[in-house]
Amino acid sequence: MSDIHGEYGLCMRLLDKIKFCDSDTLYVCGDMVDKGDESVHLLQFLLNAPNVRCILGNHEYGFLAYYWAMMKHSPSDFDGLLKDLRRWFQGDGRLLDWDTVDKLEALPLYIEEEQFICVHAGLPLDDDGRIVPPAAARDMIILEDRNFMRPEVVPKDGKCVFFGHTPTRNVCDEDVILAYKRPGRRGDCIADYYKVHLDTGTWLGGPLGCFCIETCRAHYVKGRII
Ligand SMILES: [Mn+2]
Repeated sequence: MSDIHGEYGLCMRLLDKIKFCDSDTLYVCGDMVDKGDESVHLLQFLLNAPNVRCILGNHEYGFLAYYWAMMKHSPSDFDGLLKDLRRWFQGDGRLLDWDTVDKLEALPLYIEEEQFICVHAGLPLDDDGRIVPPAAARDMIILEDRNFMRPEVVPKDGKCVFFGHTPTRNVCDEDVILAYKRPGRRGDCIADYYKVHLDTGTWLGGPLGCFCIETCRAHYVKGRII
């Protein structure tokens, strides 16, 4: 999943729908927070579940940058600082605690597994059209890239890349997960795909979707009426 943006209820409905259980692993490609009203509730669920692995999106990064800036000003007034941080989140900011801040701060910018890589916005390609390994990519590219989402940007080889950040309606006029298949492949295993664009514009009223790595099928729940 990606870009849940504070929609705790939709996330729970989607997990119910796919019968998410203890033996599954959920990967979340960032932007869990902001825009929706239940950012902190959602974070507290995702960051405490043993089988959920999250990475930073630009929205979590923006919050952390604010936190780090505040720490420079008043590094010892922790009660005052927490009060201030709670105002960052609309809706349920009052639920924010230090444990959640610490867990957010510990999140990685990417996850690399044997068959796939999770980033928030994208990865650069080198001159040969191959993916630059996430460890060698600049942080702000991973968080804010606007090139990787383009349908014509397809890495030559390498692992499948999961990403979000920009709603897919910007490239296909529809709120669907876009899985880009390698030529001549059947599409029933994750190695058959170059990249999977996960952001279905949930905060704009689109559905919330997820992509099952084992079946290579997408599942959705309808978005909030806005
Ligand atoms: Mn984003």
